[in-house]
Amino acid sequence: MGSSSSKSGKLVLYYDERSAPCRAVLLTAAALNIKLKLKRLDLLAKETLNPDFVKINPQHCLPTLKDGDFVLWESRAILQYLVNQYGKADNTLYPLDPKKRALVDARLNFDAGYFNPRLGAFMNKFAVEKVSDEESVKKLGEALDLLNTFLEGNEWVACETATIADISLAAGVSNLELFEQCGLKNYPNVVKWLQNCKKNLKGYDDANQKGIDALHAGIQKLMASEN
Ligand SMILES: N[C@@H](CCC(=O)N[C@@H](CS)C(=O)NCC(=O)O)C(=O)O
Repeated sequence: MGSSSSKSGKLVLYYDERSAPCRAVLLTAAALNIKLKLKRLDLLAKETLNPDFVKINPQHCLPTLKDGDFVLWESRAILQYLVNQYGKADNTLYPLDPKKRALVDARLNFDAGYFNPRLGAFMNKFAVEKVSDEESVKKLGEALDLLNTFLEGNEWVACETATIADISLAAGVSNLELFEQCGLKNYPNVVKWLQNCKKNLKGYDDANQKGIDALHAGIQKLMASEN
């Protein structure tokens, strides 16, 4: 496991700050004191389809990390790699203890396989298609309810301290502060945890809130548009 952030000078992140998985990488880099060379691709302008980027990542998704010749996409894999490669051996963001790490992995998989698809479907209905859709609210509510249950009596989603599972989930859940329809306030443990994330995740304002604000501006513009 790497120990120094000086080795990270060659790290390039292709990102758009409006994307939650990109913000999860920015938050993790902030937590680890890693400097990233940022290359912004505008998702709305479909810049991920630029042939130069498709050569780097044929799946053309953000975030994409380049560490020298090594290229990696899938945000949660990037978070794991950053901690493994650049975190201190005794880091708590992605603990080495097999049981603790398994719980972090379980929550990351919950995020990728359960929460995020529902978040995506919900946001698509309200922000992109501009329709009110009970089904996507219900499905998202089921995911928030589970997260609320995981947080019952717990400050963080997997361990006693914040981990990359909190970072990954917080980046997505914080999108929901923009949508009253999702009823985030009905999940008190989630609300409290998100406030904790805001207070305790290093660089939250810069790494996450700025992107949320940009997303908000984009959604408002979309809402105001004709079609
Ligand atoms: N599971 C992936 C999702 C990546 C993803 O869907 N990224 C979107 C932005 S949030 C994207 O790049 N879309 C543009 C494209 O696929 O060309 C992750 O967590 O990194």
